[in-house]
Amino acid sequence: MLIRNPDDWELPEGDVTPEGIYLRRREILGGMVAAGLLPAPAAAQPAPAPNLKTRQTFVTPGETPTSFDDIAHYNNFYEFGTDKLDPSRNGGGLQTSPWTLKVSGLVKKPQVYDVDQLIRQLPLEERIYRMRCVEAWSMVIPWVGVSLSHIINHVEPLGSARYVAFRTLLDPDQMPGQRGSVLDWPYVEGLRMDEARHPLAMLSVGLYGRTLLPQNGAPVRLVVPWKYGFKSIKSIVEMRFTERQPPTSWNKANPQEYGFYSNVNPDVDHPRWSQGRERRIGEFAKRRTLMFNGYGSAVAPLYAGMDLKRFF
Ligand SMILES: Nc1nc2c(c(=O)[nH]1)N[C@H]1C(S)=C(S)[C@@H](COP(=O)(O)O)O[C@H]1N2
Ligand SMILES: [Mo]
Repeated sequence: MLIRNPDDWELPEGDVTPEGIYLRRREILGGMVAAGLLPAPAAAQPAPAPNLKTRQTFVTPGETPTSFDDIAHYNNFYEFGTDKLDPSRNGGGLQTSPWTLKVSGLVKKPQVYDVDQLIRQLPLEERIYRMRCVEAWSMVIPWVGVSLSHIINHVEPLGSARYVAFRTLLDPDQMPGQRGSVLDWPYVEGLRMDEARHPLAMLSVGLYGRTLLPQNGAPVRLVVPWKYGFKSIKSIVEMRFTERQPPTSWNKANPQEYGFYSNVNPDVDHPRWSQGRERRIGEFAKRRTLMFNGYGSAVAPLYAGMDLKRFF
C-alpha cells in the first residue's frame, strides 16, 4: 500500500531506538547534575514510555531535544485558548479516536483514511527537528511520522494540482477556544505542491516515541521545520489539492504581518519585532535565528529566484 522510498538525506544511524537515546541522555544529564555541572531540574517529568515503533532517520546535528515536559506544556493551539498552558489544560476533551483524515480535490484517488489504521500501517520514522515559532521562541522536537509525500503519492495528484490546503477540526464542543473569535475557524493552512512534496515536510502522529497529546495536535498534524510554527497545522481533518493558493488563518487575520510562505528568515523582521534572535525553551541566552531555520541547504532551492522580502 504505502511503499517507503529511502531518501538520500537519511543518516546512517539506522535502527537506534528512542528508548536507547533518551535513556542514555538522561544518564548523561544526570551525571552532570551529580557532578555539580548542571542545576537539578525543577520537577521535570520524563517522557512517558514509547508506544510507537520507529526507526530514527534524521537528527539535527548539535541539537538536544527539548524536555517532554516543555513540549507538552508550552503550546500554541488557539482552539483551546491563547495562553501557553491552555492547550494542556483544556485539550483533554478532544476525541482523537476514531478520527478520519479526508484527502480530496485534484487527485486521482481521493481517500478517507482512518488515522488509527494509518498509524499502524505507515513506516514510522523519528526525526529530530528544530522548530521556530513566529513569536521568537524555539524548541527541538523528536517527531514521529512520515514524509507528507507518502500520502501525496498514494492519492496521485492531477497535473493541475499546485497547492495543498489543510483544515483543522471544527467542533466548539470539543474545542472551547472556537466559541470565541480570536481566529476565523476552522484553522486552515497551505503549502505549495513542491514544498509539500519536500522530504523534510512531515505528517506527524507522535513525538518522543508516543502518539501525540491533544495539545501537540493529536492525532495527526503537519510539521514544516523551515517555516514559522503556525504553518504546522494541528489536528487535521482534511487535505485538499487545489489549483489556486489556499487561504491561511494567520494571513487572513493579519496580512501585513503574516504572509503565505512564512519561511523562517532572520533578515525579514515581523513589523512589531525582530526575527534575528530567538529563545530556545529551557535556555536563558538568546540564540541567533538561522535562515530557513538551519535547513537552507535542503530547502533553499525551492525558493531560487524569489524575492523573499516580497513573498514573506
Ligand atoms: N489548528 C492549529 N494549529 C496550530 C496552531 C493553532 O493555534 N491551531 N498554532 C500554531 C503555532 S503558532 C505553533 S508555534 C505550533 C506549536 O506547536 P506545538 O505546541 O506542538 O509546539 O502549532 C501551530 N499549529
Ligand atoms: Mo507559533
